[in-house]
Amino acid sequence: MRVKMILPALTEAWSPFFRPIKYSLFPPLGLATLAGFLDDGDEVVLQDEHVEGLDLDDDPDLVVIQVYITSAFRAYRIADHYRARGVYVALGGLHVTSLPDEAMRHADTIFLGPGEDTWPAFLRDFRAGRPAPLYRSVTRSLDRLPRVRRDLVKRHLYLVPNSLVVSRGCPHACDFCYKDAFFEGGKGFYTQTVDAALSEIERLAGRHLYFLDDHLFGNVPFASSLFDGMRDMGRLWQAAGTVASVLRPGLMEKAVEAGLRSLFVGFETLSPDNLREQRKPHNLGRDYGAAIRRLHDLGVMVNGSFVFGMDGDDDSVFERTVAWAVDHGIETATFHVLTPYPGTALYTRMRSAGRLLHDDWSLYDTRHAVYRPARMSPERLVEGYRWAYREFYAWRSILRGAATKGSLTGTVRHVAYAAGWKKMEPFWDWIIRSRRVARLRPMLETVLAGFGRYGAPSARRRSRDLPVAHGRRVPLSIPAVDLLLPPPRPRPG
Ligand code: B12
Ligand code: SF4
Repeated sequence: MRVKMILPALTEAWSPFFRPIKYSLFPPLGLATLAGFLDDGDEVVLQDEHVEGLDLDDDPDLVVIQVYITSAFRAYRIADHYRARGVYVALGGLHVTSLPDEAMRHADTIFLGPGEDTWPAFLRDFRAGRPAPLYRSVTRSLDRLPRVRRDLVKRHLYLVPNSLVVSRGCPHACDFCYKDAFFEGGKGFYTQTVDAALSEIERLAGRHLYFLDDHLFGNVPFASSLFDGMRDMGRLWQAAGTVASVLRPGLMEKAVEAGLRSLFVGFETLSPDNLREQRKPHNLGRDYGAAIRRLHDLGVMVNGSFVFGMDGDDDSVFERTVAWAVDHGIETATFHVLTPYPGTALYTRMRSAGRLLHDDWSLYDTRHAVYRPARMSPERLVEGYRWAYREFYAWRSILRGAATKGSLTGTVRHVAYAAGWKKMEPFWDWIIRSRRVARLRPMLETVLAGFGRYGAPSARRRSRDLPVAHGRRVPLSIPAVDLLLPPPRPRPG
C-alpha cells in the first residue's frame, strides 16, 4: 500500500506570521508515530509543510492528514484535492476531534482523539476493504507502541531533530486548554513505561533532546525513574512543566542531573482571579518568583508562558507582566492572546455569552483576538500583546534581565539566549532557508551545556560530573558564542 502522510503548515510560508525558526525547531511526532503501525511492505512518504514544499501531484492509496485549528482550511483543501483524484482520505488530530461534523465533509474517514488504538483498527478494516467513516479513541495505552518512524523525518531540516514524547495529555484540566476536549471518553494522562522511554532515548543520535510532552513531570514516580535512568547518558534537554512541579522538592534536581537545561513554564497570569476563572488551581498560591529562583539556582533557563485577555485583565496587564518577567530574569517568554478553542470549556462559555467574534479558524492562533475581552477592546488586546513581545525583547529589557544574574558569565549567557532567538531572527531565517540549520546545532548545545554550570554551588558540582557523552567529557568553554556577542553593557534608550 502507498501511504502519504501530510502535516499542513499551521502558518503558510507566505504569511507575515511565518517564522522559520519557530517551525523548524523540532519535528512534530504525530504522523511519524502513526507510521510505526504500517507494515514493512507499505511505501510511506511523510511531508511536514513547515520545512518543505508539498508534492500534491501523486496518487497514493491512502492520504493521512493531521489537522490543527489554524491549518484546518488548508488541510481541507488538500483533502478535497486528493478526494477529487479518487484517493482515500483520512483526517485526524485536535481540530477533527473538536469539530467532527466540519471535518467529515472533507474526509472518507475521521478519527477522534489519540490514534494509538483507532489507527491500527482502521488499517485492519481498510486492508479488508471495509473502513468505517469514524473511529473514536477509547482505549488509552502506550504499552505496545511500535517504534516511531524517525527514518521518515528529514532530520537535517530541523534545529533539534531529537524531539520525543513519552506521555500523552496532562493530569490537569485548565479551561482554555485543548486537553479535555481531545482526551474525552478515556484516560487524559498516561505515560510509556520507563524502560521503553529510556530505550527510545538511547536510540537517538546526538546530545540535544526536546521533550514535547505537555507536562513531563505530571507523574512523579515515572518522571523520577526516567531521570534516574538518564543520569549518565550525557544528554541536554528542554521540556515543559508546571509551577507546582518546579517547586516540588527533589524532582528538579534529578531532572538537572539528567540534563535539563531549559524549561517552558506555564505561569499564564499573575492574577489569582484569572487562575480561578480558568480553573488552573494548581498555580494558585504558588510563589512564582521562588519557582524562577529555584530553576536559575539549578542552572535551568526559563521560558515563561503568559496569556493575555482573561476576564480580570485590563490594559495595565501588559506592562505589569513584562516588567515582572524582566525583573525576575526570565530568559525567554512566550505571550499568547487568550484563544477559545472549540471543544474547550472556555469556548462553551464564550459562545453562550455571545462573545465570539467569528469562526475564521486560521485566526485562532493566539496572535489575534477572536472574542470580546471583558475589560478592553479586541484591538487593544492585540496591540498590548504585540507591545509585550517588543518590550520583552528590547535590548534594554534583555540587558535588565541579564543584570539580575549576578555574574558576568551568567549575564552573557542570558543575553546569548534571549537575543539569540529574537535579535538574530533574520540570520536564522537565512540559515534555515539555505538549509544550513543543522550546522547551528553545536552552538546551541554549547550554550545549553554552559547554562548548567551557572547554578547554585551544589548544582554546579553535580553538573560538572554530568557531561560525559559517548565516553568523552563535554567541553566547558563556549568560545563561539562568547565571541559572537556584544559585551552586556546597557545602551542609552
Ligand atoms: C510540536 C508542537 C508545536 C510546533 C510544531 C507544530 C506542528 N507543526 O505540528 C510549534 C512550535 C510550531 C508549535 C506552535 C504552536 N503550538 Co504547538 N505544540 C506542539 C506539541 C508540543 C507537540 C506535537 C506533537 O508532536 N505531539 C506528539 C504526538 C504523538 O501527538 P499528536 O501530534 O497529538 O498526534 C496524535 C493524535 O493527535 C492523533 N492524530 C493526529 N493526526 C492524526 C491523523 C490520523 C489519521 C489519526 C488516525 C490520528 C491522528 O494521533 C497521534 C498519535 O496519538 C503540542 C503538545 C503535544 N504534546 O502534543 C503543542 C500544541 C499542538 N501546540 C499548541 C499551540 C497552542 C501552539 C501555538 C498556537 C502556540 C503559540 N501561541 O505560538 C503555536 C501555533 C501557532 C500557529 N497556529 O501558527 C496546542 C494546540 C492547541 C489546539 N487546540 O490547537 C498544543 C496541543 C499544546 C497545548 N497543550 O496547548 N507547536
Ligand atoms: S497544565 Fe498546561 S497542558 Fe495541563 S491542562 Fe493546564 S494548560 Fe493544559
